[in-house]
Amino acid sequence: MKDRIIIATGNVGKLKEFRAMLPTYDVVSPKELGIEFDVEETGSTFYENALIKARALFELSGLPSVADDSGLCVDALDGAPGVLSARYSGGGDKENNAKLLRELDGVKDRCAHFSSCIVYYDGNNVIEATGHTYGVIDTKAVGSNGFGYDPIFISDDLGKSFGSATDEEKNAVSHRARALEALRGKLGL
Ligand code: ITT
Repeated sequence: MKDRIIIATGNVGKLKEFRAMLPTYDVVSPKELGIEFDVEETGSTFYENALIKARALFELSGLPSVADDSGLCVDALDGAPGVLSARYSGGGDKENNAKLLRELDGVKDRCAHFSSCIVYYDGNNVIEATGHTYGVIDTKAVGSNGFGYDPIFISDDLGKSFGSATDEEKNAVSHRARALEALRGKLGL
């Protein structure tokens, strides 16, 4: 039987990526276990928010919990939307992308990176790992794979948008994959 890992997320895009990246584990979400999980992300850093989510889910489930807090940081916007990436426009992914493209209208420096901070919490130990991936913001959305800002983020590693990359391509170079790799090293998994 596979070991179970519970991921403190309500984001189905993230969950799909964790599942693909942890094929030897039984990866489950709070929803799949019938746990109502909706915590307020009051932190000002990816680490603080990931810790809030991992702790909250451990309290609710009693299971070692893994949380990701992540976002897109745009150089020309001093790192925005950053920790506010999910809440940038007040709408969904489409509205967030549209707002970012508007903010960057006519802006030459389009450099950006995604960051992911992953926290593991088992009631005693807090283990954190961070990953980044670099690219530029396109002037339009290209592709419909992935989630969030993927259609407007052209990956330096892939030479195309995450929205037009396969799951395997994105998961080979993504911020979340890199953070997870580092976490697995720390946990000895
Ligand atoms: P949970 O807190 O339930 O995990 P969330 O979507 O609210 O889900 P975050 O607070 O960590 O998660 O916000 C992450 C946001 O950053 C996400 O909603 C996207 O807008 C963006 N983002 C993070 N990783 C991304 C990725 O791989 N591709 C595209 N956008 C991403």
